[in-house]
Amino acid sequence: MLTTAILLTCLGSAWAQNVEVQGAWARATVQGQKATGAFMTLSAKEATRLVAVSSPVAGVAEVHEMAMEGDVMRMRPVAGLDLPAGKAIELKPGGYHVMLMDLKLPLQKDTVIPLTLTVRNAKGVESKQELKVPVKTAAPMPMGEHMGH
Ligand SMILES: [Cu+2]
Repeated sequence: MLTTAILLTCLGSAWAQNVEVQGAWARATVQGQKATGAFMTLSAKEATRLVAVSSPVAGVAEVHEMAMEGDVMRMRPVAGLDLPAGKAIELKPGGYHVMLMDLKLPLQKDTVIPLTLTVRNAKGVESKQELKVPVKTAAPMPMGEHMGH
């Protein structure tokens, strides 16, 4: 029985790594600001669905999308975000994003916040993935190093 338990634990942690997270960042806030966005690129090896997000720094965390309502761009919560196998899904300003609301403290540049992704695989099994997300004032620019020339 013990062997079985260990095996299950190992499978569980292997699954947690199934979604690769790249370039995660959260936007720094100014004094009094109660909401901000977090952005990243998610790639799943197998079809997976992002079903929830949470962070201890935010009272409420949701996955949002930007959509046109008439001629106004608005954001709204989505129930989940499908991560098709092998396809990178980008969460970025102006598109899908993680919305952190009811912030318990200002997010200061160059700090790191914990963020938990809850994902569900094709079999309906949920797992959590813990991230450490750097706080920045703007998206990390891969081209930035050329600015010194
Ligand atoms: Cu939003």
